[in-house]
Amino acid sequence: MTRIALTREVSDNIGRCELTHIARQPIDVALARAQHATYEDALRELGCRVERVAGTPDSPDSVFIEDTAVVLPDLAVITRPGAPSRRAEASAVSEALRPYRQLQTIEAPGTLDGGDVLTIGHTLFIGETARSNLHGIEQMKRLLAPEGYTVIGVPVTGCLHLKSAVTRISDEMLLIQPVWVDASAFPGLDVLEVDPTEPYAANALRIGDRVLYPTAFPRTARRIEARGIEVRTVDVSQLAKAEGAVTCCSLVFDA
Ligand code: CIR
Repeated sequence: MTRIALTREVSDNIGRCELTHIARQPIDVALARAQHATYEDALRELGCRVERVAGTPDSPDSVFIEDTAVVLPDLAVITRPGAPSRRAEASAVSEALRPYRQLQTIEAPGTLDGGDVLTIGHTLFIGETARSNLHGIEQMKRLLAPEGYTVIGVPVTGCLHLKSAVTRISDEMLLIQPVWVDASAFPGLDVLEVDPTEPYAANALRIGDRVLYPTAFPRTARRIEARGIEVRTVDVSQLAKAEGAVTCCSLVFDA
């Protein structure tokens, strides 16, 4: 078995990215590229084979490849991103996934961003956000019910995606920002709250038994380590200025 991480290069135009909840600041593209390369090295260190999909200059947000697909063990769903400026990103990702999975697609008027999808076993929790609408969530239900998956919509407020507010850091534990999502949506799982001084700290990328995590949130990192989980940190300061974090820069799956 090979663990693949699909990534996508940083666009020259990342400075023109979509922004919803944060103010625009200049992005150093060369530094963003260097940080992205370090992120890819960390993925390799955590056991992934990195396959980088070429970017396109007219897609400023294409590095955030997570939003364009939901990859499950037996199939992948190519999304229709909620931001119209991001819709063109999906076709190259669809080609990159074709060798590995049967593909399904979200169709208009549905919209869905992969950043809104938290998969726990055969349950997909999907954020009800400005990016993922009820049509998109209904289509996921219809596409995935025959494969044995349950899809549950989750209200989210104050942040971009469900996974801005909650991610999984071990088999039994979620890392959560309780201001943006209610932990009662995830019964049966333990919950670790972010440090209140680090509101953006809930996005961690679990790979095997370890988590890849931004250097920007040392207090929450210590909370995670205190639960016995190994944390591998990466500096993603320039990608954070584009409202991205660690899950959004890859699609990790087994092949
Ligand atoms: C956007 O607004 O679409 C991008 N600037 C950031 C996307 C981040 N994606 C993610 O967290 N899954």
